[in-house]
Amino acid sequence: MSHRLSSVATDSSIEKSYQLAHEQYATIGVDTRAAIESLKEIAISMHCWQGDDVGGFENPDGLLTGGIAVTGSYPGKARTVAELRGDLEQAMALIPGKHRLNLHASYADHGGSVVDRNQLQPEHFLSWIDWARQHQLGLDFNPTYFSHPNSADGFTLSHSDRGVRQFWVEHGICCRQIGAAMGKALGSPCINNTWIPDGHKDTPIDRNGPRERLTESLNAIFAQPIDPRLNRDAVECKLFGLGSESYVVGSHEFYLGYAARNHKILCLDAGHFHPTEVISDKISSVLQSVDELLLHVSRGVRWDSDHVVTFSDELQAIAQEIVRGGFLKRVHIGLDFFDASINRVAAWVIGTRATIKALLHALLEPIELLRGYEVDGDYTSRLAMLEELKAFPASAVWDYYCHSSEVPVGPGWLQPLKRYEDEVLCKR
Ligand code: RNT
Ligand code: ZN
Repeated sequence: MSHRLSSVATDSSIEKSYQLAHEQYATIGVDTRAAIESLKEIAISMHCWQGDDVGGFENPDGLLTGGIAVTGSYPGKARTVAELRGDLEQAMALIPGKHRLNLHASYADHGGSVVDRNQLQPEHFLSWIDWARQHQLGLDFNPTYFSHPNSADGFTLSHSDRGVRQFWVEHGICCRQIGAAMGKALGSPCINNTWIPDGHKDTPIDRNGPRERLTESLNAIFAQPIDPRLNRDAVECKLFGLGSESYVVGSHEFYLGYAARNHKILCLDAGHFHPTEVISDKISSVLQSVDELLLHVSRGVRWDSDHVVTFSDELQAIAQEIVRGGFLKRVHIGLDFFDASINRVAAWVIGTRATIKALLHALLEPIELLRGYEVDGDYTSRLAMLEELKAFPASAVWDYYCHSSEVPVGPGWLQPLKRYEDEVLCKR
C-alpha cells in the first residue's frame, strides 16, 4: 500500500515556526525578513529543455546529438509549444518567486513551415515573447549548435569547411538579434549563451587550428555591438562530451581568455570539469578577470550526466560563494539538467526549489560575524559557527517563504503535480 501524505502544515503552525526561527536567527545577528526580501529579487533562469528531453520543435523525429544524452522514458514529454508552456506554467506554480525562461533556438515557434537555423528571426519567437510578458518572465537564449545535419561531423564554428562555419556564424548572428528583440520587448537583458559541441573522439594532431577558427567565428558573430541592456553574450566551456572525449575545442582556458579579452560573460556549467573540481571555487577566481558570470547549475554524477539539481553540498557552496562575495548582480543563475526517468515537471520543480532554497540558506548566514572570526584568526569559532548553523531552522524560513509566495509548502507540491500527471501528462 502506498503511503499518502496526510496533511501539510497549517497556516498557523507555519507562521509560529517562522516566528521562532526569526528569533533564533536574530540571536546571531541575522534578519530573516531581509533574507527573504533579497531572495525575492533573485531570478533563476529555468531551462526549457528539461520538458522535452532537449528535443525542440524543428523535427519531431530528430535525434539529440552534440555529445549530450538524455536517458529514461517517463510518460508525458512535451511535444508542442503549447504543451511545453503548459508544463512550465505548472512547474512555476509550484516554485516560489518570479523567474526567467531560458530558450534554445531549436524551440522556435515555426508555425507550419520550419526555417533553417541561419534564417531564424525574432518573429519566430514572438509567441514566446508574448507568453513571457503575460507571465512576467524574462527570457534568456541559446543558439543551437547541435542536432542538425551541419553539426553531424562533430564540428560547427571550428569546422575546417568554410561553408559549414559560415552557416553557423550566420546562426549565431541571428540568435543575437533574437536575444536583443527579447530583451527589448521584455525590458530585461537577454543572456545569450553560446555552447558548441566541437571536439575529437580520439587524439588530434592539430589542437590549435580548430581553436583559431573558433576565435575567428566568434569574432564574426560578435562583431556587431549590441546594447547590453538588450542582449549580453556568454560563452560556455566544456571538458569532454560523448564522442569528444579526447579534445574539446572550447575548453575552459579557451573561453576564460576569450571572455576576459572580449568582455563576454563566462558560463560555468557545474558538470563541465574534472569530477573532483567544483565551480563554487571558480566563481571568485574568474570574477577577477571577467565582468559577469552565467552559471549552468547542474549535477554531474561520475560524469557530465546532467542529473536533476538537488540540495547538495556543492549547490550550497555555489550559493554561499555568490552571496558571501556580494556577487548577486554579477552572476546570472541558470539551470541545466535533463532527466527523462522521472516526471519532467517534477524535475524542474525539484531542481529550481533546491536552488532557491540554497540561496536562502546562504542569505541566512551571519556573514559579518564569520568574517570577523576569520579576520581575528579565530578559526575555532569560524568552524564552530559553521557547524552550528547547519542545524539552524532555515527550513521554517523556507516554508514561510513558500507559504507567503502562495506556493505549496514542503512536499505539498507533490499532490498537485500528481494530479497534473494524471490529468494532462498521461493523456499525451
Ligand atoms: C552541454 C551544455 C549545454 C547544453 C544545453 C542544452 O554540455 O551544458 O549548456 O546542456 O545547451
Ligand atoms: Zn550547460
